[in-house]
Amino acid sequence: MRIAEARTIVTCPGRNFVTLKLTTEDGTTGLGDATLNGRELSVAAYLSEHVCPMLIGRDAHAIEDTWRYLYNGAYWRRGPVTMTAIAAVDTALWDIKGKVASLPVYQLLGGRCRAGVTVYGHAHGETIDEMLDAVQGYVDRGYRAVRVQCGIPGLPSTYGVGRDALFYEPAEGGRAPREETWSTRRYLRAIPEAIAAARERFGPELELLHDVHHRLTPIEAAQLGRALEPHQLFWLEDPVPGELQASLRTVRRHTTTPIAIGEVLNSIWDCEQLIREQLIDFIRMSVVHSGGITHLRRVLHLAELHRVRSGCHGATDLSPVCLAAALHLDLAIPNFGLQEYMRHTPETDAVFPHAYRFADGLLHPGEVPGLGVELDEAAAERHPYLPALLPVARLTDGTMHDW
Ligand code: EZ4
Ligand code: CO
Repeated sequence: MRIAEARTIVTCPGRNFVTLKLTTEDGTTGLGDATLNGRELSVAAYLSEHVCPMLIGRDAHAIEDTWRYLYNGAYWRRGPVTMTAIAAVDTALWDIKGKVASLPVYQLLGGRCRAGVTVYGHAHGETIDEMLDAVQGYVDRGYRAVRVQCGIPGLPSTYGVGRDALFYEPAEGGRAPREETWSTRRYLRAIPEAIAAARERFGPELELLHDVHHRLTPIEAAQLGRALEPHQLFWLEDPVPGELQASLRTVRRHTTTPIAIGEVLNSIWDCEQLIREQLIDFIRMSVVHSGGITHLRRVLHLAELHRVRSGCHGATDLSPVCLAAALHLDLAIPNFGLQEYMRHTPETDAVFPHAYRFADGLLHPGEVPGLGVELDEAAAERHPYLPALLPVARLTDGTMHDW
């Protein structure tokens, strides 16, 4: 079964998404998410200029061989643009294989290991009280796990505290990024109090998470992890930038707070030491930014050997196609941990009609053959691309910092 057509579709139903659509000779279609937040057109061009032409005529069933053709064959390896483009092709081929087999993708991956996929939502507020109200909103909706973020007194804006209760969206329109101010001292003073308040109000059962978003040095992260130990976080996310894998040894030496890292990592080589030395507890890599289902499954198998569990990234900039792919994988892997779930806007859900459903704190990918997501191209056309960028962060003296 040969690939007859390969097209990228860029649309902005509330935020930008890049989607690859493959069509086989017999008219079977497959979708792959190719969205790289704030750098969307680089992946769209990588696909349409370099990858799509070489897919025409290839065997749509040869998923592993196509993966190697695009990774080993390109000579230039790894990196977010390349791995996102490969992910789009890989995801679309799994979608096609599922449709041809008349099976949901999770069945092709070995079948169900659990009843559903436990997800966490994002609660945030400028003040601790607003944050606690937001957590209550998630508890009322049935969530069993909630990420908590709140404003830092003295800072005009804070990562994770956004405009809408359910659709937190850090990217903003414009040609240059918005600039935020960061103070580690103020942050370290404020956050333990906020998390203590959440634990006290919601009791021991609710799983609480917090995202540091790469802002601390290893020894600062160790201090924070230790300060949070009494509050029993499910995980502390990205306490340090993850590219220096050995730096997690310092964090580990000082705290038993579980650590999750990986949303900006792209290949097994970016996390191999983190996993092999058990320097993290959860690996956060996503289908879309990590070479697709084929490669993320390889990462998760390595992680399983070392008792590291999954915690797939699932922010709004990962399209419903990526979320569905993650859910099929989450259902079928032995070492599932938790899935992030930031709801998409109604406009996004209308452009990407999908079979996955939320109930009682779990997401279910559904039983539709393939991934169970379609792309309404007429609706997509009504939302043309709008340039948008993630913010940058500076310290109070103007020094550029990690955002
Ligand atoms: O900032 O996906 O855990 N979630 C996150 C996200 C990221 C965005 C970046 O594109 O850290 O909110
Ligand atoms: Co994060």
